[in-house]
Amino acid sequence: MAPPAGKRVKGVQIFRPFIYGTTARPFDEKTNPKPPGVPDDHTHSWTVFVKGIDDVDITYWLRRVQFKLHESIPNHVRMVEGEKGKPFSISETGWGEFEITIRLYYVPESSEKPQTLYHHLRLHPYGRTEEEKETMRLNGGEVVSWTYEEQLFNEPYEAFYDILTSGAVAPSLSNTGGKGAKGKKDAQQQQQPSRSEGGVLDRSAMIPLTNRPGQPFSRETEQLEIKKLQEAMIKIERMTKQMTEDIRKKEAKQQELKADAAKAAAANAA
Ligand code: SLL
Repeated sequence: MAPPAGKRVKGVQIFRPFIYGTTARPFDEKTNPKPPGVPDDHTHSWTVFVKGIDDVDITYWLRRVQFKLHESIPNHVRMVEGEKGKPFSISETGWGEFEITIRLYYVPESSEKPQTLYHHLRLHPYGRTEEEKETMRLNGGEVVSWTYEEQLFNEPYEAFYDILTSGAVAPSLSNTGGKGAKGKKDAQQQQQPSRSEGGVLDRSAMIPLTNRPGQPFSRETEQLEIKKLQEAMIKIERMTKQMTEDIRKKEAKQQELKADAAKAAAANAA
């Protein structure tokens, strides 16, 4: 690892959104046939990945990712080197679920130590309710278990700070001189203009405005989530109020009964 480059930028925190998780599919003659050579007891194909939100490049801060799979899998510790604009990913086949250890190695300019994440490989539809499980089944049996995460860089070194902040150029404009832009990727992005509609800028902390197929994390999702939380809070407040009222009534009743008992005791004593 390179020695710390220069000074830290005091009082600055920079975060970058990313997604990690697994996507699994059961083998199926029509939609997901088992490739030759795959053992008989394997029931699913699956992929574990770390990638930028909206598939934006993250290799300018994340250099390599080590995936530690279950020991039953040949060569179960795998290092994946970053390739610009591509997700860090491993695809496998198997029969069982297990915990995957994901170790993030940052670019040397960051002088950051590696960090570990854990992800449970899901092969089977999951959810709290049958409805949630059914929603998973509908998508061609594909089981998606993805997590949105934000990588925080606290007081980054100056050189790294420059790397982190030298982009934020709209993909369609980036060939006009963004420092972080590379010709090949621009050409690619220009062929896919839909990527930038409500999408995120390179080397930014943005998240997309709206959901699109395969891109479930957006401001839209966030708003829905906030709404759900607000509704839950209103419900809890209502329940708390109701419960307080019930307690108050019961306490009044208790006072009444106590007074009755005292009266009865006094009458008996007389
Ligand atoms: C279970 N605790 O019992 C888990 C272990 C192991 C999964 C799951 C083997 C793949 C291969 C495979 O799927 N292992 O042989 O390449 O459910």
